[in-house]
Amino acid sequence: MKCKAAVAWEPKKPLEIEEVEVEGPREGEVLLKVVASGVCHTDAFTLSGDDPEGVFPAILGHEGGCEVVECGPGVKDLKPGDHVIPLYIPECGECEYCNSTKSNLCQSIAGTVWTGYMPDGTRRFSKNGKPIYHYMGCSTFAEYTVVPEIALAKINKEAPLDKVCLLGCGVTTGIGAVLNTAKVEAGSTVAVFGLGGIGLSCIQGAVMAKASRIIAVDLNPSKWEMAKALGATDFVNPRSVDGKVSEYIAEITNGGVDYSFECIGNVEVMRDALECTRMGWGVSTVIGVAGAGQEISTRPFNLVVGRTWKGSAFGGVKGRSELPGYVERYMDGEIELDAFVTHTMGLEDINKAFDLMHSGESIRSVIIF
Ligand code: NAD
Ligand code: AHE
Ligand code: ZN
Ligand code: ZN
Repeated sequence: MKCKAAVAWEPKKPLEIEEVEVEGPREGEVLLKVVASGVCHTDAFTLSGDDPEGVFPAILGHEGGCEVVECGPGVKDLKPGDHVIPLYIPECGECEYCNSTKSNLCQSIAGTVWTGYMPDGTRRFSKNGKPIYHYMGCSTFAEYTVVPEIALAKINKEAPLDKVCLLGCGVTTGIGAVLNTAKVEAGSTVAVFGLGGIGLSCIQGAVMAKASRIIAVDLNPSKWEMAKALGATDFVNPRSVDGKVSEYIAEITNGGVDYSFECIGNVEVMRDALECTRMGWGVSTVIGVAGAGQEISTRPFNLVVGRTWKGSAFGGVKGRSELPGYVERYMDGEIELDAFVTHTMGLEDINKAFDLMHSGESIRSVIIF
């Protein structure tokens, strides 16, 4: 079939709206109509050319709310009409990661998901015979996409897809990093660096965990309003601090926070985030994604004295078994999504979503198909 898609032909160039060819689903695959898709900073990261795994031309997008159109042979648990959220980390239920409670990083199709192919090593998108790469196994910046069943979370059909699409990445990542990866305890002090969709979701998670103090850090003061509304207690603008932000945070917390989260993708800030935690038991979780060739560093002594550096992908959430529960928690009013959707637009205006992200005006833009 033919459909419209936003194609990233090459890095650093605006996406181009094209009519592309989408092949039907093969064994174990599902054809989806994309109803809505959020735009995450990781899409911009890959488009910037800094992603060592970035391949072009590609159809980006990985925060989708979709409806099942057609199931390929061997698809077991889905049927046309079902509502699903595509997962960039699948859940096969069989690999050693799926069989462990310690990680959500199912490896069953990782070799193809992160290189732009379907699990059988082929692609479903093309334009005039030229194949187009998939992105994170999702490619939700298209009217139709094809995703393996093991990378689809079936969700409540009552849930609005133009909101719960944000659970396909940003909001789940932030909440999950706090609750699953760091396991913040009640009464803890928390610092969150970067107040985009991810950092604000860490604040939601910290409130759920009953943190006693939540310090929100961003260069953009306009982000404070929403951080405060979600439950942050303090705001720090690094530009207003004399000296190191880590020392300032350690000073106002009498020795450092119990937990910190880096939600930017800046390796210097990752260092600040580690060093602002309390010696003895401070835990800093890296969520931000940094460009090719970048590395983190700190004095080893900062770890010797009992700090821990961790990382989190998709909030440690196992998508097929746990994401439907996140959708229910949104429906029950326990998870905020509506306020995160600051802008909506049609696919033809998708480049505006990237401009709004870069200018700091949006939290999340959602593309409505
Ligand atoms: P965003 O662009 O919406 O938000 C980033 C925020 O960081 C902005 O508010 C910006 O003002 C702030 N910022 C930038 N530089 C800063 C600095 N030096 N000090 C303080 N604040 C600064 O991005 P997002 O969509 O929330 O994504 C955040 C990061 O998380 C990105 O790197 C993204 O790729 C990554 N991410 C990772 C995962 C994962 O599973 N690990 C999932 C989603 C996103
Ligand atoms: N391609 C990058 C890494 C990108 C990355 O870390 N992706 C996160 C999700 S970001 C969602 O917005 C992830 O879950 N990665 C798990 C994995 O197995 O890659 C690079 O640096 O190479
Ligand atoms: Zn994302
Ligand atoms: Zn698995």
